[in-house]
Amino acid sequence: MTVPEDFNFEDVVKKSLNEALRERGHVNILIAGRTGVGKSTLINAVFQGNFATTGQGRPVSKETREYKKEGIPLSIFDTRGLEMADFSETLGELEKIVSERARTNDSNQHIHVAWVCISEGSRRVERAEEELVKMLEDRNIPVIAVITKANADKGFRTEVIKLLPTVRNAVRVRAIEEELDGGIVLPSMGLRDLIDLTMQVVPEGLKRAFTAVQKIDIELKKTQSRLIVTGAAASAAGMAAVPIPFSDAVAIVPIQVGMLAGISATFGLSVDKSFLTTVVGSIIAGAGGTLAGRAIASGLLKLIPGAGSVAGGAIAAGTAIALTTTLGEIYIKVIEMLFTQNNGEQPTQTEVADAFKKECSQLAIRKN
Ligand SMILES: Nc1nc2c(ncn2[C@@H]2O[C@H](COP(=O)(O)OP(=O)(O)O)[C@@H](O)[C@H]2O)c(=O)[nH]1
Ligand SMILES: [Mg+2]
Repeated sequence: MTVPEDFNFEDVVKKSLNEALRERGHVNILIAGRTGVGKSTLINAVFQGNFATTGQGRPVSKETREYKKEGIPLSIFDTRGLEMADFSETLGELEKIVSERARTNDSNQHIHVAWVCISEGSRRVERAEEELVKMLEDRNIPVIAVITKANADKGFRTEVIKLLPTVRNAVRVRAIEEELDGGIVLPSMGLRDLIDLTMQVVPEGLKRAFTAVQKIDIELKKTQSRLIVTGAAASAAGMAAVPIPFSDAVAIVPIQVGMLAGISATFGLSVDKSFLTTVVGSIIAGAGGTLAGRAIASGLLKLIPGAGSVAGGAIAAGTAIALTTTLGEIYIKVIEMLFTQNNGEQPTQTEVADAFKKECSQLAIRKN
């Protein structure tokens, strides 16, 4: 049993990784509102990585800063100063940024959605907000009005929609829990609605990036990842129309590695080559000892330096598909659990590898 000479495991990992990251893209969100309405608090409540507390961001105009973080496919453009007398200057600068970005062919550069934040307690929509919303909608940027620090609507949401008729929706949000006099605690609210509504207006090609960067809706990460598993299983089916000899199972390896890379990227793990190699390695270590495990690892096994040889035989097309699906489902289950435990923040690479290995070995025991 030999591996084709031109097959290089490192190359497969590298290609899978690049493709997963390219397919995921980079999402740009504009968050605007008067100083103190709760933009930074909202950003930290909704997105991975404590964006708004880490550093000052990069100034892109007098009142707008861009926040981004290595390994997270998100830029937040935080525009303040709408309360100022010269807000039209702020709007003019913002318009320039938006238009320049819209002109590039690279959709990863465009501003994809805007959240215009208005605090519920203010009970007012100012001209600055009206003009901002109009400017954005004129440039085809979907706007969601976010009514912040919500605790008593009193008809304000209806008022907001009336005064800002082009917004896609208006969501009442309480980004952090609020303790009232007497010890009653109001829990956070509206965040999931905000994510769902935003997901609906984010361009098709960037839904994966948005799914990855938000930490509120883990179910969404799961649903999007399952699409990747279905796609990988279909590719495996195409590959394995006839029973494939064990040695040819190598053909399925890039599909499976690509699937694991895609799921990692969709959940918002900071993936790199060593991580992906470790994750693939953990399957072999966990399940490689049993028949089911061997079949899952059949393609992968021999390619890991020092992993040794596998027994002979052939795997059927249907088996290849089933195993690809199983592998994907196990991986999703494991990282879903870790993200949930971690309140939506990324688990470490070691945590993922260890839990995946454990889950694979339990599968092996069940199959015995
Ligand atoms: N009660 C309550 N306070 C909030 C909420 N969101 C923000 N705040 C508070 O409002 C203040 C200003 O928030 P910040 O996020 O810095 O506003 P920014 O200037 O728009 O970035 C801070 O003291 C926050 O703790 C909320 O949903 N409920
Ligand atoms: Mg702020």
